[in-house]
Amino acid sequence: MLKKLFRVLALFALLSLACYVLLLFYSKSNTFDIKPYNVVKGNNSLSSVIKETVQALLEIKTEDPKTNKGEFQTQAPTKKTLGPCPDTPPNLVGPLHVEFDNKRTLDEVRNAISSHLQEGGRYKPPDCVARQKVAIIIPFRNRHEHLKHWLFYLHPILMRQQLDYGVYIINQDGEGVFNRAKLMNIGYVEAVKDYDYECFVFSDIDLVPIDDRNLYRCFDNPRHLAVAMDKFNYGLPYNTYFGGVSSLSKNQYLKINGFPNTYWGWGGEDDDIFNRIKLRGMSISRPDMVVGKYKMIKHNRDLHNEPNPKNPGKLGQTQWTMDKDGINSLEYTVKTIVKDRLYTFITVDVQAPPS
Ligand code: UD2
Ligand code: MN
Repeated sequence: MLKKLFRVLALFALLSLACYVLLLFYSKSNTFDIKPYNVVKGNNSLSSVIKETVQALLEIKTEDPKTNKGEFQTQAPTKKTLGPCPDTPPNLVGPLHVEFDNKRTLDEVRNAISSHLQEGGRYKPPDCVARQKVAIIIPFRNRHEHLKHWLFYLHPILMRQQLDYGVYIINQDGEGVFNRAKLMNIGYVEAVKDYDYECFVFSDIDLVPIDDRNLYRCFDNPRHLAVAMDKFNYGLPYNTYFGGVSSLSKNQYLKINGFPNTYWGWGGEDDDIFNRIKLRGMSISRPDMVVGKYKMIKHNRDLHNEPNPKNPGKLGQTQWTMDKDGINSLEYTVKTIVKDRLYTFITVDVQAPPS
């Protein structure tokens, strides 16, 4: 009889052990990660372990998915991976109506477009991964009226072109002689500190494209974009003209040692850049004369940016000067950096000779 009772007890103990092992196995293999201390504490009875385990399972299952508590919530939400943007942006409209009679305030421009932008005049297409990261670099001094028009027209165009871009206004401090090409070099250096840009568009502040199919990105060769300006009767002033708006990839820009720093005052620097490109064996890419149309905001010659009679003579020397005058010899100091929703405004001392 005692033997029988012992056998029943042994069977019961065996059954309990089997249940316990089963439960353990279940809790390990379950995707809900039950904390092990529930079962290894040792002083808990089997029934309390079972109770706690079931409770834990129930709690996890019934938790509100919106509250960020519990292991269930810490799993990352499934991220939608974006595909690359199409090669031809789908929302381009072609010819645009552009006029500069309307006096715009910066606040009006901000209200109209800044909700789509991030601090510093930065934008990324929301529904696809942009094909290029583009820094737009603008040499600047005392052209605030032009800046408003440029921002008003260009931001929507650049957004429709689905670029991952940032706008950098490089403002020459002081009253010394202006230096467009040196400001563009500074823009390059400052922009690459900010983000991993691979393409650089250099633009005058007073030029607005009147066709959004003129893509502000980089191509197999350095690109001249402003090929058909109203001021030149919608044609080129001469065949090797490279002024106004151009784009160079990082590689193309570094291959020519950037731009010259020594062209003070008006004229010549754009032709020196053209020479550099040719001397490094590259050619110029251009849009056609319909897509490449621009309007320039009419203006007088600025103070301290007179045509420099020394500049044309320097152009015969490019092949000897370009390796020592460029991005490798650039010297300047940054005075201030202001990040607005519409742009990054960098004021710099270019060590200009007095005018
Ligand atoms: C032509 C070229 C320009 C450049 C220049 C010679 C066109 C449309 N552009 O411009 O690319 O080769 O000749 O240097 O033909 N700027 C200021 N503040 C100043 C002076 C200049 O912001 O006080 C900037 C501004 O971005 C301006 C650019 O420099 O658009 C070129 O100067 P510009 O507009 O006076 O010269 P422009 O129209 O003859
Ligand atoms: Mn101009």
